[in-house]
Amino acid sequence: MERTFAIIKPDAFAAGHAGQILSRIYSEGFKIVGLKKLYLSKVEAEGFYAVHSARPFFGELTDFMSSGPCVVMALEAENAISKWRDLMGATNPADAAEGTLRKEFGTSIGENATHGSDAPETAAFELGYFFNGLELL
Ligand code: IDP
Repeated sequence: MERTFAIIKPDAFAAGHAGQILSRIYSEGFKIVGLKKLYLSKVEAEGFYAVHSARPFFGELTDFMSSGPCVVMALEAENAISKWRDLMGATNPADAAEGTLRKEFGTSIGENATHGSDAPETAAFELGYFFNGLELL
């Protein structure tokens, strides 16, 4: 069993898609071991995406991620990291495969509905950024 970190981003939450995304998470066989709704500050979003701080879209990304409530989750499954990234689809919803969350709920390369860790080291950092051990059940 592996754990990954996931977000229902502010665009998808504001559009009322959290329920459908949670439903897909369950139907695809993930166990939700942590979940909370947060409204990130700009500084918290910058800390989370620090690895992207040199990218040209860093300001846009952190403005977006602090623009409204989101849902952060710890998901558990066999190969959870790649399984969740497969379910999300490509970063740009226009390139995402049919049936993926970003295809269904994303509207642009920035506002793409969901986040998922891309490697075990990233998952460890991201899970620890938002959850303490007592919150993961
Ligand atoms: P990923 O989320 O699929 O792993 P990354 O390349 O790590 O994609 O980018 C992180 C996030 O930054 C994306 O999910 C998206 O919200 C945002 N992003 C990526 N590229 C762009 C861009 O060209 N313009 C605006 N936002 C972007």
